[in-house]
Amino acid sequence: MHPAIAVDRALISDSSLHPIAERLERGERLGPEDGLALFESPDIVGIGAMANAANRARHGDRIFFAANQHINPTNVCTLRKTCVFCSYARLPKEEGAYRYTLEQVLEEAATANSTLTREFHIVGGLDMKAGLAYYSEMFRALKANFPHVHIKALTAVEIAHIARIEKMSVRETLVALREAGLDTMPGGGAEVFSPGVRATIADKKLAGEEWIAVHREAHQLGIRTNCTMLYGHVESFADRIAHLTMLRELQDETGGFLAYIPLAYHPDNNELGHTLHREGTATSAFDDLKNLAVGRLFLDNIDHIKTHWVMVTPFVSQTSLHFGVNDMEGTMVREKIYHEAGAHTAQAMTLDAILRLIRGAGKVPVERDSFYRVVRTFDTDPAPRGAGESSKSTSVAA
Ligand code: V47
Ligand code: SF4
Repeated sequence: MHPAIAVDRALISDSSLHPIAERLERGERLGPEDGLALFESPDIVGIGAMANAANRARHGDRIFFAANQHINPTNVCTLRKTCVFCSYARLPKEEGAYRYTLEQVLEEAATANSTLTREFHIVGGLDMKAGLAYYSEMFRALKANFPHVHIKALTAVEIAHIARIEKMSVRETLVALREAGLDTMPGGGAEVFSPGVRATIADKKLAGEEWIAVHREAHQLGIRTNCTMLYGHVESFADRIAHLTMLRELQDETGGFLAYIPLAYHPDNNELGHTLHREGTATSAFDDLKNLAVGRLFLDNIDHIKTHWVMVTPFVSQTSLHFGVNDMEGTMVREKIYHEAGAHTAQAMTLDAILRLIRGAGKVPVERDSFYRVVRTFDTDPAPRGAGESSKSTSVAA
């Protein structure tokens, strides 16, 4: 639950939001009708003010980021034809299909030794040839070569796929992968849980309840995870709220989610984008900020709301730091999934660029580890820095 917060009513112009402000001031949980009212309201300033107050009550002006590196070991995927929003997957014999060997994974990971990388974020397709042995060997080798790097790997959908091809239970699969080196799990594969939307955009994918069940199993084993929602395609506001409600209920039960990341749908180079005649048009900054702010207000039991600058642009991410967000996707290094889908942002961001964005919003940059423990806190810098200037850190805390 949020701590009770003071909302500056002068910033709210839509009177339908006043009952929501009152609930927040009393420290009460928002209901589904409040969530709908937030999505329906055009009062982005009022919504932002409430989300900002809720965020600052938890985190003050500190903004987290992590030095991470994305590795996508295979784009071969059995669901290539039915996840119509995906631009990344290929059939095994299709042009552009790839599956890294262990050597290639280690080669790609090697930059971790020359950078500050503390986390590998590893996700890929549902590849029949990438089972338990493939990932166990990969995680063991990564831990042997980069013992200081945390492994956040495999969505619930990939875990269920590995369990199926190995004829093991989800629990046995998670235990085996953890023994091999998996530390936490990312939040992908959730998309939108409502069966109608799933039938349209991801017909054969693990059902919403099954996605929740995999995360419940992980949380019960002590494996922390993230959660996501893919918005900006065919879903309604009611679908979004039903999705957020399922996430909130699991969090009430287990407390295992570390962060929520709303993912903005990118329509280029995928079937859904063609069908919707929307190629070249992505979500609007208005909707991006709204999704982040509503995530903060509705998910009152998830501590961290993360903005993914690759999807919404660094400038929208920067602005979102005043709309309820306390965490920015990190350095990344060679992001592939959204670039195939038309993201025009860079594939990586330097430490200086991240610091500049956070400081430019008047916030305090804090590098974190994968469990949101502080690695180092940077100074604020009221005067904007020029590109390439070095950054200075003022304190290093454990
Ligand atoms: O589940 C696929 C999305 C997700 C498209 O946990 C697309 O820290 C937009 O979940 N347009 C995987 N999105 C990535 C993911 C993630 C990303 C960053 C951080 C974390 C975390 C998790 O990517 C998929 C799907 O929802 N996706 N195709 C597309 N065309
Ligand atoms: Fe495969 Fe994931 Fe793409 Fe679906 S979204 S086709 S499961 S890689």
